[in-house]
Amino acid sequence: MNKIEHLQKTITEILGKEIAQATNEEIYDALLVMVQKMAAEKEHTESKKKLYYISAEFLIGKLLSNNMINLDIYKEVKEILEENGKNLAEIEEVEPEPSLGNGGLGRLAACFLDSIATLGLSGDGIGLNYHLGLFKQEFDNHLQKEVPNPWIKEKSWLKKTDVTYPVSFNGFDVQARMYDIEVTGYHNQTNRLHLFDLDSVDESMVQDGIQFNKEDIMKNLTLFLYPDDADESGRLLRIYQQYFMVSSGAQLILDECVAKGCNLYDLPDYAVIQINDTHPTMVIPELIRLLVERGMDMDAAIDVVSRTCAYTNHTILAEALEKWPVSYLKKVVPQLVPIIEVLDDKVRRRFDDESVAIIDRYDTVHMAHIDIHYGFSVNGVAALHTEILKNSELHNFYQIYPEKFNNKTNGITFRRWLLHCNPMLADYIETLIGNGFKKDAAELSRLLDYRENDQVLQNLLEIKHKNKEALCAYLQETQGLSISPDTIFDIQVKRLHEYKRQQLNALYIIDKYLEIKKGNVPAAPVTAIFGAKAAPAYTIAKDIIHLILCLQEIINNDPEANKYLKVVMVENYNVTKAEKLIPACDISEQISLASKEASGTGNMKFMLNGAVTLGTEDGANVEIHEAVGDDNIFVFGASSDQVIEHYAKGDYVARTYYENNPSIRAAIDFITSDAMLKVGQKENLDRLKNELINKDWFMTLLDFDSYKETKERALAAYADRKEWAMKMLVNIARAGFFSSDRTIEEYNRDIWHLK
Ligand code: 26Q
Repeated sequence: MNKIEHLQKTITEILGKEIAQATNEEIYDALLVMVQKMAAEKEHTESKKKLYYISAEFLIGKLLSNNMINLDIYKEVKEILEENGKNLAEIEEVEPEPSLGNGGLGRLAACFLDSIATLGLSGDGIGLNYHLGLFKQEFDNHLQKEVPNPWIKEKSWLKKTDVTYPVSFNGFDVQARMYDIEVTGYHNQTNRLHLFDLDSVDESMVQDGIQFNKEDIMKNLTLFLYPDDADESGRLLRIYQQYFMVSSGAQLILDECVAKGCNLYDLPDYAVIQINDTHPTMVIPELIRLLVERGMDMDAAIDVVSRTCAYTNHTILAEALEKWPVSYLKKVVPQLVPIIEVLDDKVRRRFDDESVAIIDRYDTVHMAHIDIHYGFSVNGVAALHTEILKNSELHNFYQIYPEKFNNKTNGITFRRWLLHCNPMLADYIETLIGNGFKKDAAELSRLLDYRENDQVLQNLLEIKHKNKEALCAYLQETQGLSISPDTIFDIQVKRLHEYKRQQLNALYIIDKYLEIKKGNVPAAPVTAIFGAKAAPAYTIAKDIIHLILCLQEIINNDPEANKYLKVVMVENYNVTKAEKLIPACDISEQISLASKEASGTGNMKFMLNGAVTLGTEDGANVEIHEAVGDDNIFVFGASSDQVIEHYAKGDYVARTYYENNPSIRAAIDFITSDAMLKVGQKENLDRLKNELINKDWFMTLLDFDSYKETKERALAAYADRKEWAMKMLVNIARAGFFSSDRTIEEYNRDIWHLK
């Protein structure tokens, strides 16, 4: 029996009927069962030393197609379905997307698991099984509304295991249960994502949007992923969640090591724990506690744990660096407090410098400081970010431990972000340079041989156009929006945050709209596309969404303007939507205030799919710029050094820009114009305008002129189709460095030392 016949037989057997007779739901369930079985049969490499990637977020996205690609059955299954009158894309729609992450950090963790499995390394993920994940975003009256997102169906990728661990909180104990998701590597082994959960969690306690009783820990512990990307609120529950995750994880790690013959003093030879931002930091005191409980003395335990744990920093935003009052920890996990006090005491004995203390004078615990003192590696996620950590944010630590600091520029898995989301482009690349690039992304550079090849350039443009058509159809169907593939698709998709400056893009759109109304019509029509969730408590972020939705309403319905300009705000932006948007993009908006975006990873996904970046010299944009050269990227705005200097001097005054720059003034005034107030809410629009004039902490107006001028150049460059296609080609060809396979090889070479 050949491969196709075998697969067809398996699917039919699981279904218990002919494929042609089954519904899409039935076929999805059957494929899930088959793929799960095939994944479980794959080898799990267990080397002596194993990596544990511990993270509060794993934004894994839908798994069916990705797993089928990795198991090398995608094309065959697609063909079988087609022969039976079924369509794989429609079957994919049946799969709910697990929403176990906020954004970049969670998606990075998912890309890393794919690469770890693909490279055949021994390493598993440890996280939490949030029943409702991150909230689902709905638009209601041009405002974001949050509703629960139940993603766990009767048949899902989660496998309930018999593994349980006791976890003690102040005054009560709970039992953590482990669920597993198989993580398939590309034509290689399978690893696991371990997600801990509590049997007693009760989804029915959620009422009125995403409100629930915050006190009933037995019922609410793993209900939701904390939706605050960088903003703090609702804190005790988050500490309960974090401790639940790290205590279960630490017990699992010790069990696995002991089973392999480790005597616990040798723990660093058996395990390396990568701590993904500060959210899992309590794993350090918890491991120390468990080792002492098993008979080790405190100093030895501290030494062992310090040689096992490594920390990745993902932000320099002060408000996102976790700090917990000792009183909170006493309320939730009193057993860790004496250990944290010992850790602090040791630091204070060695360094007479309050800025590196663990517990500060206000009795607040700085989680990152635990990681840096009691981990053996500290890494940033892009070259510029690591330099800023060393030179400013963590400078005092860098002086103490220069050898701990290292950079690991982020990456993305090309399986999901090219092979899966853009099969047309992937197949075409294969006809040009063979299929080696699928395992070795650096081979993409061979595309440069075709730089002057008119036929190749033409084909790239055609593929892009087809992807734009597909996106148009999708937006028409899902949101009733009518846009044209013959316009320039200018896309900004990412979490909504002031530092990412969606408001700068919106001000540009207003400026353009006002120009059109004055009769200065643009040469080429543009569709400005946004997608973003705002943290529910982040008022200004939600006001920015309101602004964009009002602009969508006004501009798209203005017959004078909508020939030249349209605005789209995609509802509930998530991994699945990213997979549809990114292949269709012409201009990739990466416009953060320089120094604030640690890396960005969307920038890499767009580049790989042939979009040209319009961005500031921030995060990994700097490395993208170096890779593609000045001619293939549009860079603007103040440098990170200039921005850091403005903060140091406190000399940025938004109001001067508003008062002295007529374009800025007109755009900002438009926010509360009659036209806007007709469709929008006065309270939100007033607040946003006021914020931009009187505060603007992330210096939107500083870069307005430079953004406008550079964006005009980018839009004009698009007109020369051949030149533009060359830029696309260079971007794709130079994307190889941004494969997460490269990133993971570096982590392994410098930090993990597996195999
Ligand atoms: C902190 C305290 C309390 C509650 C929540 C949080 C919290 C939650 C999520 C803080 C931060 C996050 C997420 C951060 C994040 O996604 N950072 C992004 O990480 C990417 C991967 O390294 C980078 O590419 C992005 O630049 C960075 O913004």
